Amino acid sequence: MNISILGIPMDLGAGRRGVDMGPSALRNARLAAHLRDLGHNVTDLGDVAVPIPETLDKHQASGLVFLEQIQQASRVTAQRVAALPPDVFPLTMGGDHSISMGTVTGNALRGHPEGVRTGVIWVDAHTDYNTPDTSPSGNIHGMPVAHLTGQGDPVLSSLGGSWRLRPEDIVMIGIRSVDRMERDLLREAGIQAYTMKDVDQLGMTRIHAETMERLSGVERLHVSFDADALDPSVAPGVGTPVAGGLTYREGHLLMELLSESGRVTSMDIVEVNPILDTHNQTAEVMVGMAASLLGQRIL
Ligand code: B3U
Ligand code: MN
Ligand code: MN
Repeated sequence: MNISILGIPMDLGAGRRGVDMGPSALRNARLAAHLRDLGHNVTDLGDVAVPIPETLDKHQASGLVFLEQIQQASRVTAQRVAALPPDVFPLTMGGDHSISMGTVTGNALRGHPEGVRTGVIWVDAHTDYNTPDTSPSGNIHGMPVAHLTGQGDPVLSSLGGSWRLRPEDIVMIGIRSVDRMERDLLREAGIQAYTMKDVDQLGMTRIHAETMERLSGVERLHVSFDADALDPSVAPGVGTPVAGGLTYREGHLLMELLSESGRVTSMDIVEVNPILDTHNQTAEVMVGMAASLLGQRIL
């Protein structure tokens, strides 16, 4: 397979610094070399330019932290991804999870200016379904799914023109931290979210099967993997760790099952924070997750 790696070193959407170094940490963990070992043809496209927070005025007229810069970086990200040829698998690296507004939109628009029906598997401790009105933090990395479905800030919710991610085409896995108003919005939208209770009760194999069934009608399938979905003992280098996450084995099993399905067309790795990590462990674990999704097998 042809894989294009693109970094979006953005930490403007997060509450603390450091995830801007995620792409460097993942390259340092030999992401491209691992994927080449699997037989893929890998091209590293470098990074999208994102402003450095210290050079900016934090509180802008909009009231939302770094809104204008995130709008601009998301537009560029969507354009860069949308311009990739149809036979390429885009592997996009954050950065905080606000990058996925641009990556998911860009993937939906590849080769089709109107956008095609795209499913999203959101692997995360959080549902990232706040809007500017419900967010307790004001951090835009807690809002990308709401914007992709057309809510919130009008610029961020229309990055793909009239294209929208449909709520029924979203499946969330690993959830264990949801804000009060965010929960109401999720329920209203009818988004399928598997909490850690569901992971414990049903197991990853059944969750994967149900996910594939639910997303059987989509043309493209994007996996957005937030490192904080994993248990902090496995992935300590994240800005908002939440106890009780996916084990190393559950993470790999999900990636292996998705790989076997042959249906995934793009992936994000987000929220790797090297400042908070121990010896680049989290980046190495996430490279392993990407390798499992992209065909690595034990036998
Ligand atoms: N729900 C909270 C916390 C959060 C969401 N995503 C991350 N943290 N990484 C918020 O700020 O919206
Ligand atoms: Mn997230
Ligand atoms: Mn998260």
